[in-house]
Amino acid sequence: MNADLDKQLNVFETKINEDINIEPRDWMPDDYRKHLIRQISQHAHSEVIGMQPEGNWISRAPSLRSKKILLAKIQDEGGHGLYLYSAAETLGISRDEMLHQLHEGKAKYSSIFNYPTLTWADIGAIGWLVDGAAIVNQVSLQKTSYGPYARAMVRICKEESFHQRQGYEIMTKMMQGTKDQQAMAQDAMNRWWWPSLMMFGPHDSDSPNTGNAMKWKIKRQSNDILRQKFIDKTVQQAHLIGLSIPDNKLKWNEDKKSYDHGEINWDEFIRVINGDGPCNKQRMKHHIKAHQEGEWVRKAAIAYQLKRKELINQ
Ligand code: BYC
Repeated sequence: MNADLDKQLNVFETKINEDINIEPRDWMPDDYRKHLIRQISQHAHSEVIGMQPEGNWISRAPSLRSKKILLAKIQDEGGHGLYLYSAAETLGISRDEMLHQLHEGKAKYSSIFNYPTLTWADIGAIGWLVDGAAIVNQVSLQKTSYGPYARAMVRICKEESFHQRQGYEIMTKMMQGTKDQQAMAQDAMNRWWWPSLMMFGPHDSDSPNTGNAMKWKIKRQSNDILRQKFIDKTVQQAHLIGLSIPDNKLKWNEDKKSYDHGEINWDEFIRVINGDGPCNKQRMKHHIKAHQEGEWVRKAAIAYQLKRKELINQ
């Protein structure tokens, strides 16, 4: 029995070491499975909850063009949730169970979606900064060790890069506009910058999950390394269109060839991930309501599928 387990563990570790993906039917340690279910389901919840702050502006988009683009983007986010829930299901958890964990407050979703979208410039800031941060994280996750998660990431990254450009285009246009529009863009930048940096999670030294995640190649780069990458590329994009970064400690470090920056407000981060951000209650209430009201749609879809199978088998 133990010899069998040793053999299975050995096969698993060899695959990880040789960068061969682990697939749903492969043997895997329980802790690896649990770790993936936690991360992938949280990621899926983030995609779906992330539709809410953007959805707030569909009816108020400033032109038909921007409304169409925003609608398409939000629909993409729903699709990303779908790929990710499907990837998590291959690990033996049902979608109902994942949603139950979300509604019970046992599963998290990204802290960023607990902030409100007050003006149209916030839609630009989300696309540019939030999707921009998501891309940096997700490009790295394309090489994650679990096959279905890695493949979902490849598709998601392609769409996220359009989203990032959509957001940057909004910010660029506003910075080329009137004084009021410029002020609106800068205000959105000021409010979204720090929460975007929090998306990468706590510092590596305070991140309980990073050790196993790196050992099993679930994460390929640590929270701090990815955050630094995002800062280095985004500061230049901001300066190019005349936006300033709300961090008076931000300074180019020639030796490191990257930016030094001020400290993140970790008390705020902890408050937000523990349910006390500006919009946590509103987001969850809305999700639960939509889920309950959508029950008949799920039932109808299942009934249709069963009937179709029955007719095919006749
Ligand atoms: N928000 O040990 P750590 C998107 C939690 S983009 C909330 O470092 P890990 C979208 C963490 O879960 C966003 N919770 O954890 C974009 C853990 O708590 P639990 C989605 C956070 O997993 C635009 C604890 O803090 N992207 O969807 O190694 C439009 C300790 O952290 C956060 C992803 O989810 C946070 N920011 O690293 C629409 C990417 N940070 O679980 C949609 C995939 C940390 O032990 N996820 N926590 O109770 C990851 O890469 C990693 O899970 C994280 C955290 C980098 C987020």
